[in-house]
Amino acid sequence: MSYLEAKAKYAALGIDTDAAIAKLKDVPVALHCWQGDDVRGFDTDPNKPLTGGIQTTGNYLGRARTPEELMADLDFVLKLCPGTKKMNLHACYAIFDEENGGWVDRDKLEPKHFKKWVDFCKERGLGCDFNPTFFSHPKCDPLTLSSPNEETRKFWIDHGKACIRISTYLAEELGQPCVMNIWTGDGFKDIPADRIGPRVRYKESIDEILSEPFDFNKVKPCVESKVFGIGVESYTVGSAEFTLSYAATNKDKCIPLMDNGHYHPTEVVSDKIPALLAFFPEIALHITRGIRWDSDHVVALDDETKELCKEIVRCGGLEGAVKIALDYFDASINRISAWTVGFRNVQKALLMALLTPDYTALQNENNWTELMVRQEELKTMPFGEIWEEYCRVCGVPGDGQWFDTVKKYENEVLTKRG
Ligand code: RNT
Ligand code: ZN
Repeated sequence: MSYLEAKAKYAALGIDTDAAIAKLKDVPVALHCWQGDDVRGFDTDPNKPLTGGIQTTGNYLGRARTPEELMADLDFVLKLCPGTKKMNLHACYAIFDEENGGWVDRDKLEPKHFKKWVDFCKERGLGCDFNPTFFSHPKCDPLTLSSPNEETRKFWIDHGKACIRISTYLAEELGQPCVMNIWTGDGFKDIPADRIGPRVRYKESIDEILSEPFDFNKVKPCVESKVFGIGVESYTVGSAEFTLSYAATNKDKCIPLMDNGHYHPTEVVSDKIPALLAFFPEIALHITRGIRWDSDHVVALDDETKELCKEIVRCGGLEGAVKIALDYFDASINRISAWTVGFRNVQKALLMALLTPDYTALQNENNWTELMVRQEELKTMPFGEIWEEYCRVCGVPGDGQWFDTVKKYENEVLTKRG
C-alpha cells in the first residue's frame, strides 16, 4: 500500500494524515542524555555506584566516557529520530575545563559549566531541559533535601539554586523554556520512626530552592514523585501525595511531573494525565517502561504508551500543556539503539494518537457498542505507511533503514572504547 492509499483510508474516518504529520513535527520531546553513559555523568568518579534507588543493569560495550563521546553518540541518535528534539541534561553532566576554571562541587555549579552544551544545542537548533542531580555523590548522607543534617541539606539546597540559575541560562541562550525537574531518591529501606520530619524538611528545601529568582515563563520547575526505589523500599519522602500537594499549593512556580515507572504496577499514568489537567494548566511527563518495578526499560510501542499518548493528544497537551520527556537507561544493549527505539516509539504513539478519531460523541450518547467496534477497527489501520511518510518528511530513515548504520557505528567507533 502507498502513502496515498493509506491517507485515503484515514480520510474516510475523517482524519487528515498530512495535518497530523505537520502537527507532530513541531512538538518538542526531550531526549535524556543519561541513556548514553548509564547515568554516570562527568563530575564525579565514573566508577562510583549509582545511588538514589535507581539502577542500570548490563555492561554492553561502548558506553560514552567523555563529553565528546556522549555528544558524538547523541548526534548519531538525533539524526535517526523524527520530530522536534530537545536535550535533557543532568547537572552531573557539567563540563569542566581549563577555560572555565576546572572542577567545582555541585553547590558551586555555574552556567559556564554548561557552555559547551549550549553550543551543542545552538548548532543543532535544540532547546534544553535540566535536572539537579541529587544522587551518586558523597554528600548524600544518604538523604539530600530531606536530611536532618543541616550542612547536608544546605549543600543540596545550594545545588538546587545553582540549577535554577543554570536553567535560566539555558532558556535564555536557547530561546525556549527550560523544564527543571526536582527528583530525589530520599527514602528508607526499613520502617521509619519519623515519617513527617523528612517531608517537612523536603518541603522547606524546595521552598528555598524556588526562592531563587526566576521567570516562570522561562524556567519550569517540576517535582517528580516516586513509589519506591531499590534499597529504599519502605518509605519515599517525595511520594505521590507529597509532590502533587506541593505542586498544587505552589502553582505559580512549580508543576507536577509524573514518571510512568513510579506507580504501583496496575496504576496507569494515561488516566492520571486528564485527572491532573483538570487542575493544572501544565504538567510534565517522564516516559519510560517499568517492568515489575521502575526498571527503566526502553519505551516500547505497547498499549500503555499508546494510551498515554492518546491522552496527551486528547487533552490538548501538544499545545504546550504537557512537557514530554523520556527517561530510561538500559546498559544491556547497544545504547544508540536503545535511545533511538524509545524515541521513535514515543513518536509513533503520538502519531497514532493524532490519527485517532475523536469518539467523544459516541461516549456521550452511551453508544458503547459502536465505540468498541470503532476503537478495535482502528488497530488494523495502515499506520505503517503514515509513519514512513512522517520519517520522510522529517528527513530521517524509515523502519528497516537505520539499524545497519548503528551496527557500523558500533564496529567502527563503540568497540574502540575501553
Ligand atoms: C528516578 C527518576 C529520575 C531519574 C533521572 C535520571 O527514578 O525517574 O527522573 O531517572 O533523573
Ligand atoms: Zn523520571
